[in-house]
Amino acid sequence: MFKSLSRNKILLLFDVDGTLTRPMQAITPDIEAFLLQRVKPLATIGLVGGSDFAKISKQMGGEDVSHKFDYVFCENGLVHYQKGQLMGAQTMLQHVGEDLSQRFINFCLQYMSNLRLPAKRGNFIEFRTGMMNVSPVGRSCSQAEREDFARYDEQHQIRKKFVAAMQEAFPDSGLKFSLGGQISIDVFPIGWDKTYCLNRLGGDFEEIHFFGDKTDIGGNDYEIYEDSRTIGHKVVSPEDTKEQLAKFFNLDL
Ligand code: M1P
Repeated sequence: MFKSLSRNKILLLFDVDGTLTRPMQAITPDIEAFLLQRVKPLATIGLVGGSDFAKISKQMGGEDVSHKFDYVFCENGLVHYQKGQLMGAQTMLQHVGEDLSQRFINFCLQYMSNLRLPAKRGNFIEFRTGMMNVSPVGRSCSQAEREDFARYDEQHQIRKKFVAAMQEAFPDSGLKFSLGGQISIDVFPIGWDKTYCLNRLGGDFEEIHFFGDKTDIGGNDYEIYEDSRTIGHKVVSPEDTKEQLAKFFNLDL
């Protein structure tokens, strides 16, 4: 239950896919208006997504997302905006080096070459600033192919088995392998999960709440949801996030 705190003492951090939007879809006007008009006056608000700024801003209605939200943490916080300003970025490549990076990419390409799936398209490994994103179907699949893969993966555990193979092949690499959204695996140095963003907060918050849907072990919200610095809220959809917020702040819907 909400104890009355001024807006600069309470921070609400939101995952994007499955929490504020349907996977890969844009935020609805209803959820956006609720957040910006009714919740933002009561609390500092931030986004923390595994995706890069281009994808997050597309889903959140354009690049002015960095002004609408007090914080926007992309790639788990490796790239971050505070009140519209880009605050600097670290790169995974500098951290892990070319040798490990190439050994890992070669392993993934070889592993994926042995998979038979309903469809395979392009962009199987996306090299981002703070992580690699590995997708057996390929990130350039269509929405229908994405959904087909998600169903097939649920049935055949393609990504879970791939993660187990990564763990076996790279046990002491310092890399973490985490299920992304529907079609991919996020790979980043240990500690560069969503808790990374907590070290980059400028404010002096008494309470930090995190809302996410992939909060089970292996999901990319797990670590921040369980972190002792946050109060975790598990949600199942954007509508559920809205209802939980309304209850929390005692707002009429
Ligand atoms: O929900 C966040 C995830 O969104 C995408 O996942 P997918 O394409 O698998 O649905 C990716 O951008 C992933 O990196 C990110 O964690």
